[in-house]
Amino acid sequence: MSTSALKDSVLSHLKYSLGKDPEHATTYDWRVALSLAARDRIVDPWFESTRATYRADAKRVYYLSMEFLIGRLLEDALVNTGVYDDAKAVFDDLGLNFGEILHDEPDAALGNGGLGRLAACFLESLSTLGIPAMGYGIRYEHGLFRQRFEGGRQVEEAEDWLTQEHVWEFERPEAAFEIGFGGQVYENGGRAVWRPQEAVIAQAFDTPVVGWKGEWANTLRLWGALPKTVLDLQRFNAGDYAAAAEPEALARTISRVLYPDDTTEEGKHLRLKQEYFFTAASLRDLIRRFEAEHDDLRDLPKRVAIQLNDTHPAIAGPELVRILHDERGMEFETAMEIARGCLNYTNHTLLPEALERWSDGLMGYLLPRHLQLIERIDTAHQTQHPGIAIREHGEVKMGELSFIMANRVNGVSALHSDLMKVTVFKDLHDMHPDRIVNQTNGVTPRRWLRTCNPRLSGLITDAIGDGWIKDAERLSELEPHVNDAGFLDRFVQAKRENKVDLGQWIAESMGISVDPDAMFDVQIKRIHEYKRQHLNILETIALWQEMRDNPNGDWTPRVKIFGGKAAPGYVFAKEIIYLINSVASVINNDPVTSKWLKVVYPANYNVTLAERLIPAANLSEQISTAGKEASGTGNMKFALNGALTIGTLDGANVEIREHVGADNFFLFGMTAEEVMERRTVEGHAWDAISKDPRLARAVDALRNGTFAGGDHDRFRGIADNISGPDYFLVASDFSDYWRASREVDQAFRDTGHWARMAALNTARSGWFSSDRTIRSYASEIWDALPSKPLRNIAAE
Ligand code: OX2
Repeated sequence: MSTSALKDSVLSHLKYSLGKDPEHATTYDWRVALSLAARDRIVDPWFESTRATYRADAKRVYYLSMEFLIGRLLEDALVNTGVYDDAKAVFDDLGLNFGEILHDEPDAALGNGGLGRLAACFLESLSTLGIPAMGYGIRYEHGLFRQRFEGGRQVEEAEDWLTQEHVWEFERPEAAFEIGFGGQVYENGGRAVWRPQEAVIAQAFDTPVVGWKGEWANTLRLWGALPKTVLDLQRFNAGDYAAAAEPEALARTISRVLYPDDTTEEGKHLRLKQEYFFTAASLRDLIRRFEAEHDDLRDLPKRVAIQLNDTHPAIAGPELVRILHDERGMEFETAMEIARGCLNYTNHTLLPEALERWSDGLMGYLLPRHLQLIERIDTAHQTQHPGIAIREHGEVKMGELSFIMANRVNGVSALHSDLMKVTVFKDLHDMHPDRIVNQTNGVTPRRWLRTCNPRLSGLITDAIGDGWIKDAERLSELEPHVNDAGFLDRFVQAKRENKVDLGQWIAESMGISVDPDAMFDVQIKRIHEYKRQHLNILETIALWQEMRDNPNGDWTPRVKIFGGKAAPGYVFAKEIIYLINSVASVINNDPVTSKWLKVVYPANYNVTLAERLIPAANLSEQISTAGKEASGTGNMKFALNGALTIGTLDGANVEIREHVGADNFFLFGMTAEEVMERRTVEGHAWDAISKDPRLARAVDALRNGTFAGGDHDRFRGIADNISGPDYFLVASDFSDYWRASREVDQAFRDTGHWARMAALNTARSGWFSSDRTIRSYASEIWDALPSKPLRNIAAE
């Protein structure tokens, strides 16, 4: 496509789609016009992908997920369809600021963190690999809450990404299903019939997801909830206007908010409704698609692979059995076999509080037939494999249900998959030893290197060509270049320019000045005790105290950058946020240490902010208590962008270290086994504190009001936790973390050596591409084949 054709398309959309003439167009208008022009280029390959799938009668992959953290879509679409440079030229020519137009797009925050972002990376990789697939989820009116700080404390606000038109989606009024809740189960001629008491309509909204070079595009289908009847006219005519609008309000509630929590649940009733709502709609949709081409549902497992992203869509098991058995009259056993042939389950956490359980009461009230079927599934399984129950203490355990209904169950890193076998799923694993497989997570190199870090990706492409974008393992071709001083200089330069950009943004948006030659040390992720942001801030406090003791010391300058949201109901996590902000305001205003140490915590961490921070990072903090972080995916993005990791042997850190080499990774802390042992030592925290005066003094600073304007109580809760129960072993890992941090300081001063280590991280991280992960799911779990690439629209 020529630049002038793209320009014509943008101007035409501005005129005919937005009804604006260029003189009066706002940034919003231009952004929408460009997005529509970009979308036009995706539609043809999208149609062709669908046609090719039908022609080949190919097996389809359905990825069911409560979360798709897609972020902004425009830049990605321009890069993947090969028109980014043309688009920039068009806007330069028009005298408009291209960066401003790209930044005008709202960040679609339809997820909490890693689980949701993984789903988004997977969809992009499925398209890049040309595997016929569809993502199914919920079209939340409000994504995850927007975070603000008020006096250092987190304040949540509703996210309103949909107040502007979402230009990427196509509304599908014809793709709608009625989804029922509650009611009774009757018997009719030996068959169970469920008569729900209420029903809402699930309506589809489709967003095409285009792969690299626009060769293939799959669909993200999100369900919105609509009322069956918009208005209760009888009540309206009787003058009761509020009650008349009730059906609409109730229905819409289902797709209104994303639960701001990825480890505990709230609003149980509504949450279970959401889960059933999107799962049931998705199953009906895929069965309808299957039946349009095939007439025997027994062939479903040959044509359909369904991946359950965590237990959130676990009701898919009983629902599929219900459709096949109750509605289609199949034998229960046959229905079970078909369901099990299609379903697979990914587990993302071992934290007991995050494993979903629903009370029999709630399940029976909202989904009475499903509860009966779960009982039957439970009994059938126990007959063959006595000793493990899906239902226990009046609750349905969704992890067990998912495991039993799945053909394959997978963890998300080697360590996590191994731990699954000996902890949460030990008994089930002993009964079904072939069911658990590992699929180590990955991230798409298109968004997480090519698009977010144009300087580094340009340098890589100059050195080895652009084959790495599609085949990230070819980044290894960079290895010989790490011994080339010229290459390393340019590598360092690219990082430095990214840091200058970030520094400017920090100065403008937060009023804090940072030195671009200082080490940018970054911890960005949800705030959680197991992720141990409090370990990081304690080390910051101890470092600051030492700097003050020795103001003539030769300190390595650091900017400690934090980012992340806490679940609104998670009090301790919110205290950690308050502490970080309070420490920041003391340290950033200390003239004695200000040339060496700054603490920066921009609010509202999201995908867009990650894209800004990761390319500018020197050090990646991956410091969870070993055994608690299932995988991590931020850790992979940092390594890919040439940041070194300081980390524990947890989740995918283990594999990152193996790939980049132990010399290029700063390891500290107890192993998962040592963690379990240490917990049994009575007074472990107190013991650690009494052996490390630095730690004792840092903890003391939490109690003596240093960061609380003299208030001794403000951070007492955190101090008491660290020196008391300390379940996550902050105190016990502190000394080794301090040691490793000082090693980092030393290493950073040898700039040539640091650059070499950083470049080796990039060169050796190609394995962490989500293309590798998806290929592995396709061969080991789905038995799905990539279809032939259609055409390279980027070359047209
Ligand atoms: C996250 C895990 O905490 C993280 O370790 C992992 O990398 C990510 O999922 C993707 O697999 N909610 N989010 C997660 O687990 C749950 C539950």
